[in-house]
Amino acid sequence: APVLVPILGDQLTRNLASLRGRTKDDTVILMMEVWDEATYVRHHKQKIVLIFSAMRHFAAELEDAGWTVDYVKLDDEDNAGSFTGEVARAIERHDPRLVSVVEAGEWRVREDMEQWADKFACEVEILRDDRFICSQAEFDDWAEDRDALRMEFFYREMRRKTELLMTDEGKPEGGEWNYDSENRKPPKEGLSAPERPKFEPDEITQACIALVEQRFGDHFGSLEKFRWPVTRDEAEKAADAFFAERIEKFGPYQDAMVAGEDDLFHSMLSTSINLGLLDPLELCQRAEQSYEDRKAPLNSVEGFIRQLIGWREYIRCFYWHQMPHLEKANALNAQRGLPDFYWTGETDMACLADCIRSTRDNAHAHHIQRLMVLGNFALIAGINPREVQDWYLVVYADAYQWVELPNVAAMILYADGGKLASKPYAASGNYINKMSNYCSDCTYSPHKKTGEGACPFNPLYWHFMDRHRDRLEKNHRIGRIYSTWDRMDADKRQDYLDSAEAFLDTLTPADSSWARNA
Ligand code: FAD
Ligand code: DLZ
Ligand code: SF4
Repeated sequence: APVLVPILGDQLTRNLASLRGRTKDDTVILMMEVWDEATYVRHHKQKIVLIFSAMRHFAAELEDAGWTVDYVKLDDEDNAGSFTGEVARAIERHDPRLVSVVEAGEWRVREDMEQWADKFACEVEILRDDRFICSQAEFDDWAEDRDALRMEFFYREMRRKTELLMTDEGKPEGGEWNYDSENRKPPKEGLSAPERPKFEPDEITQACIALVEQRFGDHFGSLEKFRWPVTRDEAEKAADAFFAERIEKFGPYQDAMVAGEDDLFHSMLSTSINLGLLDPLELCQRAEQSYEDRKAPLNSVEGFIRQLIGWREYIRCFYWHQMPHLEKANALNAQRGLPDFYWTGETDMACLADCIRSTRDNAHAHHIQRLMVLGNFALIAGINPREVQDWYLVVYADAYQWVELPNVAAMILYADGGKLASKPYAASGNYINKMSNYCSDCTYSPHKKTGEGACPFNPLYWHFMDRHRDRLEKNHRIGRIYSTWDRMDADKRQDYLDSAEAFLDTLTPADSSWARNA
C-alpha cells in the first residue's frame, strides 16, 4: 500500500515536508480542485485562474519527473467538492497505508484536516509547514508575557536567526536594524518603473480561463490582463527581473503612489511566494547578495528583507496566535456597510478609484495602496471588519486568510485593539497628496478642509479621532493630536463633524452577494 500525499493549492513546491524522503514508486500525490475552496468567498477571477493553472502546471511537472499524481479537476464527475470528501475518495481508490499532509495555512481548512485521523480508516500525519522560517512554538514563546506584539522586536530575532545583514560581530549591517525612515520618498514628477515580465497565458492557463469564465463568470474582476507567473520557472524569471531592474529603487519609493503605475518598484512576487513557487529565504539571500555586490543600497535591501522575514513571518504567526477570535474582533465597534464603490470603482475620489481599478484589472494593489488609501478609508469611515475582510480576501490574487486577516483586522482596522499596531494608521488627504500624484486629478482638493469640494479624508479623519477620543487620547503615539483639535474654534470642529456626516450619508452599502454566495 502506498503513501497518499495530498498537496493543497498553496503548497506547490517539491521541497514540501510531505515529499521529503518519499520514493516515487511508493507514493501517490493527490491534488484537488474543489468547489468549497473556489467559493468560500467569491474570489477574483484571476485568483482562481492563477491557483488552478499553477496547480495543473505543478502536477504536470511532477509527472514528468516520474511521480504518480492523482489530479482531480473541478469538472470531474463525482468531484466531492471538498478536501475532506476528495481525500476520502482517494483513500478508496488507492488504499494507502498512510496519509501524509502538510498543515493547511488557513484555520478553516486546518480544522477539517484535524478530523481526518478520526474519519479515515488509515493513519494520518500532519506535518509542520517548514517553508516558514519561524515555527509557531518559537513565536508563542516569544509572545508569552508580552501585551503588545511588535513586529520590530520579532524581526530582530529573525535577523539573528537567519544571519541576514548581520556583521561578524553580530551587529546589524550599517548600524541600524531598520531603515524604514528611508523608505518614504514621495514620487518625483513622471516617476515610472521598468515594465515587469509578463507571462502570456499558455494552453493550460487558457483552459483555466475558459473554466473560470464559465463557472465563475460573475465573480469580481477582469481576466484580460492575466499575466501572473504560473510555474517555478516563470516565477524565477520574475524574480530575476526584480533583482536586475527594480530593487535599487524599491527602498526609497516603497511608499510612493503614481496613478496608472500599478507595480512601481515592488517585486510583484507575493503570488508566487504564497503559492510555494518561490522560497522567501532564497529571495532574501539574493537581496543580500545585491547589497554585497553594490547593486542595491542598504535601505532597499533591508526594506525587502524586512517585509519577508519580518512582516510576512510575523503576520503568519500572529494569525495562529490570535485565531479564532481575530476573525470576529471589532475593538472600535465599526458597523457601517462597505460602500459599493469598493466593487464598482465608481467614486469621485481619484485615489480610491485608481486603487480599485488596479485591483479589478490586476487582482493586485501595492502595499501602500492597500494600507493608506483603501485601508485608511475603511478605518476612518468606520466600515465593519467582516465586510472589509471579505473584500480583501476576494480581490487579491495573493490573498489567503493567514496573511489577509492580520493585515486587515489588526493592521488597517485596529480591530484587535492594538496588539499588532501601536496606533491606528489614520491619515487625512495631506498624506495621500504628499505620497502620490492622485490629488492633481481629483474633483476634491486635499487643501480644502470642510464643505463642498473638500477631500473627504479630511473631515473623516477628525470624525474618527473625535469619536474614538476615549481610547486614543491615552495612546502616546497619537494622543497629542487632540491638543490640535482642542485649539480649533468650536465652529470649525463642528464643520468637520458635519462635513463628515454629510459625506457618510452619501455612501451606498454594497450588496453582500459580491463577496459570498447566498
Ligand atoms: P513587495 O512590496 O515587493 O514586498 C515583498 C514581499 O514582502 C511581498 O511579496 C510579501 O510576500 C511580503 N510582504 C510585504 N508586506 C507584507 C505584509 N504586510 N504582510 C505579509 N507579507 C508582506 N500580502 C499577501 O501576500 N496577501 C494578502 O492577502 C495581503 N493582504 C494585505 C492586506 C492589507 C490591508 C495590507 C495593508 C497588506 C496586505 N498584504 C498582503 C501585504 C502586501 O500588501 C503584499 O504582500 C504586497 O503588496 C505584495 O506585492 P509585492 O510582492 O510587490 O510586495
Ligand atoms: C484559494 C484556492 C482555490 C480558489 N481553490 C483551490 C482548490 O480548488 N484546490 C486547492 O487545493 N486549493 C485551492 N485554493 C487554495 C486553498 O484555499 C488553500 O490551499 C488553503 O485554503 C490553505 O489553507
Ligand atoms: Fe484622494 Fe482626497 Fe487626494 Fe482626492 S483629494 S485623490 S480623495 S486624497
